[in-house]
Amino acid sequence: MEEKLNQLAEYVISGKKFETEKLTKELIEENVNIKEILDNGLLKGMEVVGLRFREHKMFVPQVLVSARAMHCAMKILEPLLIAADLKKKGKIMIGTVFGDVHDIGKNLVAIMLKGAGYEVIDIGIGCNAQKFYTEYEKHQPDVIGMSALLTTTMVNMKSVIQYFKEKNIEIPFIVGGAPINQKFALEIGAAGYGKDAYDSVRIMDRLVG
Ligand code: B1M
Repeated sequence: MEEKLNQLAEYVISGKKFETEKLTKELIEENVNIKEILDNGLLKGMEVVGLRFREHKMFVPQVLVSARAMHCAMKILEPLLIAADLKKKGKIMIGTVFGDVHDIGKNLVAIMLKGAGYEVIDIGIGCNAQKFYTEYEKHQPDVIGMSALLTTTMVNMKSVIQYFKEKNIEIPFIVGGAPINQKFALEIGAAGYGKDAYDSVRIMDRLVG
């Protein structure tokens, strides 16, 4: 069985959608524990994808192909996971800040976090403080993630954190994006700075995992 789970991880890494689907179904039919399929097959594969992407051994298009393979297998697993009542590790709500339309990095972060077993609420691009707050009220996440790619929009992260502070809401924020660094994250009161998508998983694990 270990061999088949390793094979499943390999299929995710190489983005082989049909093979991933077929092997997932096969493992279910063989009564392999769903959590085993998830943790030691699919998620293990996505973790490698995250690491390789960080080390520039994999690039955006390849990550998206891996994510598609993972997504197809998750569609098969999802009803079984709900039936088994397997809890997600935690919930993060993520959005690109006001004035900014860049979402490729944010989407990758969302993919990696989902791949690591977190529930991700993606609220899209151009989100101001009010939007973050309204969605927070609706979804009650454990953590809020913000992405910014422009030096002119990174300042909007501060306004969002300030808005939540004024409302006396204690929630950790993770920030990331090309112009962001650790120093800036600390200055605006964020709980973590994600250098890349893999880093965001590491920070989530630290905050709620
Ligand atoms: Co724009 N753009 N862009 N752009 N764009 C940049 C960012 C720029 C650096 C290009 C340049 O001039 N060299 C520059 C910003 C300069 C600056 O502010 N210092 C720039 C500019 C100026 C602009 C416009 C103003 C151009 C114009 O209209 N005159 C305009 C702004 C529009 C707006 O937002 N209001 C604009 C528009 C666009 C497009 C629409 C054409 C397109 C975006 C499409 C889309 O996202 N759907 C675009 C693109 C594609 C880029 C570049 C080429 C690529 C960005 C990208 O997707 N990178 C970019 C130049 C560059 O970076 N080489 C550029 C890949 C992505 C995987 O990386 O987003 O950094 P990144 O995400 C990483 C990490 O940062 C981190 O993890 C990700 C994965 O490792 N991360 C997080 C990101 N968010 C995180 C959140 C986390 C944790 C980690 O926790 C929550």
